[in-house]
Amino acid sequence: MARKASPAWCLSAALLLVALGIASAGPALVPDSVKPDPKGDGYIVSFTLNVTVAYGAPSCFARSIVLTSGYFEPAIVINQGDTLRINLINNIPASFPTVSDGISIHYHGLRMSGPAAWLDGVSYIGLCPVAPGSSYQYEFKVNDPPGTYLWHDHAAGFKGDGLEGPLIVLPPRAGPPVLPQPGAAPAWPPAAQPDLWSYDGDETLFLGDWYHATTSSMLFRLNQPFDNAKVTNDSGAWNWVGNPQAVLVNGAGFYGDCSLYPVAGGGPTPPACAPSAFTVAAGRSAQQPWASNNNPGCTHTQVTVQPGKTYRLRLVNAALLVYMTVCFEGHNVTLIAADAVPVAPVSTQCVDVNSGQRIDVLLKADQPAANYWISVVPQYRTGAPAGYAVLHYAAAGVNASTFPATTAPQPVSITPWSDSMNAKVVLAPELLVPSTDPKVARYRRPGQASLAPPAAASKLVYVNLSQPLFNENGQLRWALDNVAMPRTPPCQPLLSSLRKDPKYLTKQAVPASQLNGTGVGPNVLVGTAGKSRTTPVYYEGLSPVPVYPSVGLHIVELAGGAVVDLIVNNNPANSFNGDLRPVDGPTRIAMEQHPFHLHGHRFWVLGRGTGGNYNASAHAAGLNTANPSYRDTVTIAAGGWAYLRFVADNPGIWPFHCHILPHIFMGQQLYFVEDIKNLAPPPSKTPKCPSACRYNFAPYTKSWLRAKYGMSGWELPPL
Ligand SMILES: *[C@@H]1O[C@H](CO)[C@@H](O)[C@H](O)[C@H]1NC(C)=O
Ligand SMILES: *[C@@H]1O[C@H](CO)[C@@H](O)[C@H](O)[C@H]1NC(C)=O
Ligand SMILES: *[C@@H]1O[C@H](CO)[C@@H](O)[C@H](O)[C@H]1NC(C)=O
Ligand SMILES: *[C@@H]1O[C@H](CO)[C@@H](O)[C@H](O)[C@H]1NC(C)=O
Ligand SMILES: *[C@@H]1O[C@H](CO)[C@@H](O)[C@H](O)[C@H]1NC(C)=O
Ligand SMILES: *[C@@H]1O[C@H](CO)[C@@H](O)[C@H](O)[C@H]1NC(C)=O
Ligand SMILES: *[C@@H]1O[C@H](CO)[C@@H](O)[C@H](O)[C@H]1NC(C)=O
Ligand SMILES: [Cu+2]
Repeated sequence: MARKASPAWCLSAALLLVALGIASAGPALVPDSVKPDPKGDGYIVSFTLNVTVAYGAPSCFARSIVLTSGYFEPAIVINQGDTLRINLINNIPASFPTVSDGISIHYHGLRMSGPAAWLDGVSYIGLCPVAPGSSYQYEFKVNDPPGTYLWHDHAAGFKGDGLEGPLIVLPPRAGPPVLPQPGAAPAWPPAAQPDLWSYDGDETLFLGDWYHATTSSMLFRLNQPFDNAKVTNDSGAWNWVGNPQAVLVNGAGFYGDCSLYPVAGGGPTPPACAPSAFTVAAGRSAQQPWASNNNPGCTHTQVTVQPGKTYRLRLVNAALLVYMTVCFEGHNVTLIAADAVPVAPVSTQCVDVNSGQRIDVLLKADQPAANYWISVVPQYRTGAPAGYAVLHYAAAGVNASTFPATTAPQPVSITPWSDSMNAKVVLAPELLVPSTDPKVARYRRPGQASLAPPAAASKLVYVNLSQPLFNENGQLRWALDNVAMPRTPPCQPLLSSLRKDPKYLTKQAVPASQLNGTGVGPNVLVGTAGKSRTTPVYYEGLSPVPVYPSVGLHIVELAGGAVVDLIVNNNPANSFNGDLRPVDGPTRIAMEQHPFHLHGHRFWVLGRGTGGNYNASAHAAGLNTANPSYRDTVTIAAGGWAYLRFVADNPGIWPFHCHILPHIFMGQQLYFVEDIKNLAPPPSKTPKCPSACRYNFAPYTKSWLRAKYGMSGWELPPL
């Protein structure tokens, strides 16, 4: 099945490229209905997300993909002030291999305050996941600032198979909507009041890295022993997901884009453009190539512009893994917003956007009419392929079916943003002074006169990242302060458990006396568990950092109104608080950047650095407390640190986690448990919880996989 990349093969792929089509931007879901809200002055906008599995080839290679109401990664578009109603139907077959108990939608970047805290979509926090064959209706009001967000599955892995898309909040409606006749589709996207900037066109570039194996078939192997001494025939061996096979822009791309690299003459290492070696059920690959109107596949996205006009481009990095730099050939763009918060304008040709981040830019089509490359280049992953879209001027003599005549920009020639460029991304000055202009005011919450940070913090949380190797079973994990955190069982939402018993978590806290030995057990949670199984709880700041790497719920309690300073140090994987026992097994020296995302909040990025830990005497004076960027996802540099500040003004349980999916799966998260006594009551209806659910740290042995999915006909890791 696997096909080895060779220069000759890549050359033929290059010729093939010319024959491949160009598609315009991705679809936006049309709501089922738009109705006046009987309880308020807004409108209830209802969408159906009918989630199915199909064979598809977004990169030109056929595999199982997840579709939403027949579309691949469609956008959800609403106006600020709307009530969003999402009818989620899980039609993924129960036989489809997965590390999850169902699906659950997270609205990335939205605050989800009040009763919406239950609907944030991380399975087992507010709700159980929606099991195959069942459905659930989310409903909450969107008062968040207009801007660019994303929606995605947050149960385990389906985001990587396509269960995600842009979530665009437009300014409030320009007037009452034209309500559709019964049975007719509403006009969409809706008209909106003017924003802070004026532009003639609005396009989203939804960026994803794409693998030729399904996400769960890759995640299973992350739980198999990393330590060779622990590998048996049945355990299988740890296997990193590796570089993606393609980069998609609005669901379109081509895995043969590696041919755009200059292989001859000492260019960069060409990425592997061959399909991966994962098992595909016999007969399935015969359906390649695959294409339909919903997902053209084998194409490159085209952004068409009229000469002289200005466009807002919304860049969304929805990658499983890679940090991306997006460059606009022949053009400089102006940054206008980062994670949906307006920033001071900065002109640049290339824009850095890490997984989970969004950057909005303005592009003026003021260059000679032609076709230009929009290149999407992965950073920090040597050999990962780039992705390409085309900026097409609609003008006489510019052929819409051809690629630019120039050589596509090469990854090695593009460096990530420097510290000084990152430091230019600061809050827009309008947001720092009081204003009654609705264009400005809608970017603040009621009572917020300025978006500048509070002057001082009342609580300091200090976490070190590490990558422990567990002696017990040879599993490799990512940890915060030596605790790697799985998804719970017990199979019930943590918020419900805490509401019923405020001491629910405290009762399971690991006593301080057990943190300096092997007495913590079981360090390695295995198998499935029912509703009564408890999980060790580690309290940041209350318990000392465990000396031995540990597995459990990692909790930071926050009192309502606390101003929290969160300092994250990112050192070599097995330094300081990794496994402090004598090294048993291979040495890990991984050191890499991590995009950390906080739910339920934005944080001010007061400072970031490289070259070691945060050191107050060296760095405190350089922190920006005047106009720092105010975001929900930040890059913690390899070997560096980030200094974040946020206000605990949103009762609920809010994860802080790396947005690299394999890393969160390996434990790189903690939960802020915030002001629970002021938590809103739960929704009246909730998805039914499973009677037994799986720890995502469970060992996925070959015999287990074979017994459960071997006859299912879907892709599996080598058994
Ligand atoms: C969901 O999609 C499947 C496959 O297209 C279809 O058979 C089913 O009727 C749809 N369900 C709903 C409720 O639209
Ligand atoms: C492991 O698999 C190899 C190759 O199939 C076989 O030769 C060996 O006997 C197996 N070992 C055990 C303990 O089953
Ligand atoms: C983009 O900005 C750079 C740096 O300021 C400048 O040298 C270049 O000429 C600009 N390009 C265009 C097309 O305006
Ligand atoms: C545009 O390019 C396509 C593909 O190369 C070609 O078939 C077509 O003839 C071109 N059209 C014009 C008007 O040159
Ligand atoms: C994090 O690491 C630094 C440097 O080794 C150490 O001083 C600090 O105590 C660690 N923090 C925690 C919470 O372990
Ligand atoms: C843990 O116990 C060992 C052996 O008693 C002792 O040497 C060490 O100092 C202890 N470490 C901590 C952090 O308490
Ligand atoms: C912290 O910074 C101060 C001032 O630059 C320096 O003297 C000190 O050695 C640094 N500490 C560490 C642990 O690097
Ligand atoms: Cu990470």
